[in-house]
Amino acid sequence: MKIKRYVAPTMREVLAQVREEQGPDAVIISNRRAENGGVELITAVDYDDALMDEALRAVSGNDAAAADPGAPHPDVYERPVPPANPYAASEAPEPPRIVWSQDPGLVAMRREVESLRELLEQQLAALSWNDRMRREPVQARVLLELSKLGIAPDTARLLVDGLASLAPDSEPAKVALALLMKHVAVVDEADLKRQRITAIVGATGVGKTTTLIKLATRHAQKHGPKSVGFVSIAEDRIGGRDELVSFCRLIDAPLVRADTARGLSAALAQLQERSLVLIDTPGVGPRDPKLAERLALLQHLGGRCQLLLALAANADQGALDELTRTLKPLRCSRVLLTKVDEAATLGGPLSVVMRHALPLAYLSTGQGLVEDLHAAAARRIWLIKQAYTLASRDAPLVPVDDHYMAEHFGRQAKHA
Ligand SMILES: Nc1nc2c(ncn2[C@@H]2O[C@H](COP(=O)(O)OP(=O)(O)OP(=O)(O)O)[C@@H](O)[C@H]2O)c(=O)[nH]1
Ligand SMILES: [Mg+2]
Repeated sequence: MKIKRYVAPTMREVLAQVREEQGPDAVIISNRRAENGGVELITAVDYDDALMDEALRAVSGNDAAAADPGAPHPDVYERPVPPANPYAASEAPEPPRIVWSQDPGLVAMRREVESLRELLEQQLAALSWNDRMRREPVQARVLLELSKLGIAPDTARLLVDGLASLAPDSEPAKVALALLMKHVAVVDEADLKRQRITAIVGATGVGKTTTLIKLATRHAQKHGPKSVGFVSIAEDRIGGRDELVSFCRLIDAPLVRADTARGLSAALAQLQERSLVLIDTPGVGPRDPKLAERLALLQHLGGRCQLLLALAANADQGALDELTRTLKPLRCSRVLLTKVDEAATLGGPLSVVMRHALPLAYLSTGQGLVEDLHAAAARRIWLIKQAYTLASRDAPLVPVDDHYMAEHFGRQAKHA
């Protein structure tokens, strides 16, 4: 066993030194604050398993003090029992509360033990990831390929775990591409053409009204202006609605306002001669207090209407996911992906649609009325290629290195 001491200003830096010199199999034996205020690590390579187990026991929970004489012990005291309350003789006594000592030396030691535990977890995750690279090199490389595209760890794992088996000579890049081609579902173009009524729901400003105007323009060009009608259940707000009012005036299309389920049915009845009816809705936020009210009105549309969930490709993945979950009761069966032209990465939106098994219906790639709206089926390969193009930029948004892979796919992948 080879033991060495490292000192650096921060934990991250000292770890990088260890990784560089001793490789991913190095084990940290001890960690403490160095005299100059930095971090000191004692590490070993060619360790034996028993040593690792002993170290783990030393930092896990109550065994900490017992297993490691250098580790802080809890130093607790019990709160004094309060005087008995004569008016509540039958109440159960308050259980003694454990209060940790605030002695600065002990607090510092406790922090050290915590950081040691964190380090060990990182080390275990790294060991586990390295082990996976050895045992399942193709799967591990496929996970790496997907992660580089910005696919979320849970989604990447889901795709790879779904693989039946892989020949050892499979090319990871090709497998990753095949997985995306399989799981990024699209709606058949002929199906889109069959839809007479379409409503779009989604967050504020994602491009719902603009997309409806694009759909109407395209339809009117083919079938004449008398073929299109609009219903607005958007609130009376200047802005989006104003744009729709002007557009309807321009092409002489009816725009019917509906506030209630009954009003919505009446509006649809009024527009029954139109071969395309488009329903504009107000933007929603996941914590919108009026959301339930609005959802109830939309739920009334039932199966008569194609309900598109608009997701902005340039939005944060977490926000897209939260909104998708919030709008689940509406049963939107397909997605309109907007602002693809403004996305810095497509991994996020692709993860969301794959995670929720939602097929893409349309892609919006700019503000152009006709040229920037596409049936997703016709643009699927382009979209996936675009995901690769964005991911191959010089400075990726999230650097996917060994540390990232170990953290998300190692045994201790607690953030996944
Ligand atoms: N770059 C780009 N901009 C878009 C796209 N789609 C819509 N926009 C722009 O996004 C802005 C908001 O579009 P709206 O259609 O008003 O969005 P909305 O979802 O109806 O907004 P609310 O009704 O306020 O919820 C406008 O400036 C649009 O021109 C797109 O695909 N790419
Ligand atoms: Mg709008």
